[in-house]
Amino acid sequence: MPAAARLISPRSPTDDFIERGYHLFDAPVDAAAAGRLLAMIRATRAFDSGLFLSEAAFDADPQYTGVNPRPGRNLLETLEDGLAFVERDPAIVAGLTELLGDGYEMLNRKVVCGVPASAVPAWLKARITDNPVNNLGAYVRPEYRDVTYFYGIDFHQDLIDFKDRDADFLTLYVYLHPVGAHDAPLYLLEESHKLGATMFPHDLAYAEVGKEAPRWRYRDRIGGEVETRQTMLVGGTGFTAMWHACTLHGTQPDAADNERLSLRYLFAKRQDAKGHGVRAGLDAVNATLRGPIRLTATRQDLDERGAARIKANSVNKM
Ligand SMILES: O=C(O)CCC(=O)C(=O)O
Ligand SMILES: [Fe+2]
Repeated sequence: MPAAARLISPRSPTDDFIERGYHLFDAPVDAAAAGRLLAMIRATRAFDSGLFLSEAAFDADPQYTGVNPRPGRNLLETLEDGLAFVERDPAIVAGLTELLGDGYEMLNRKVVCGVPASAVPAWLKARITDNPVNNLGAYVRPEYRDVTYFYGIDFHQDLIDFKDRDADFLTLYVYLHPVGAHDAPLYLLEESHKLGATMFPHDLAYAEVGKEAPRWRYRDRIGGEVETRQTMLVGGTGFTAMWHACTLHGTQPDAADNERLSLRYLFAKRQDAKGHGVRAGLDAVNATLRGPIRLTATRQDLDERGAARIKANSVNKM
């Protein structure tokens, strides 16, 4: 296709997934509806140090697993009526249908909070600095574990939570307020999906190249290598992106004074009666990958309790 034609024709989600590993929606979802949902979320709690257990309470009985939202403890269950602006947005439905086929399935949905540095108690900061995955659920009071709280997360594939499952799903992410460079924006590594599924933490080396976007050399540890371009997802209220389950992405700790609140969905292809997924755009994407689309083990950063046993973090080093 001539270059000029490419520029004016909208990019199809399937082409975007094949070429780059993600797709940005041209227009935000209904910003007024996003703002109403945000107000309802903020009304449920203060996103400050009151979210957290005391150090003594945490140490009395550390719980590292089962600390994320789950059925029966998920803030979006109570706010379901306010989610049609995403779930029934025509462009989103069309994009999901193209990649996942008719009757695609919602695997889960939740509110994700990027916790600002000012809200993290000093004792906790000292413990978690440079951990690769700072999901703070373990340290949050049980009644607030209906939201996922991050203080930065190193580059990962969302397949990380799904050992023994094909990358037959994608992540859809919606910003509920404007997110700029200082609001813990997501960083995506373009074309990183091309190596398929690899084990976390990933083999990444930062390669700064002049004034261009930062680049990373990414290796799959079995001989494959890609040079990936880092892209920062900044946007206004209702900005929406989706990415492949093998696309590397991460965030730095939120340096701003305010929390960053977003919606995170996982959508999968529907299985037919025989347990096979229906054929859709994602199959065309997966056929282009140079590596596996499933792993029997997705991470090696945790000990048997689920606590971090590796202290190292790429995304914080740039
Ligand atoms: O929102 C964030 O800070 C990270 C979200 C993310 O990558 C995830 O939930 O998988
Ligand atoms: Fe993720």
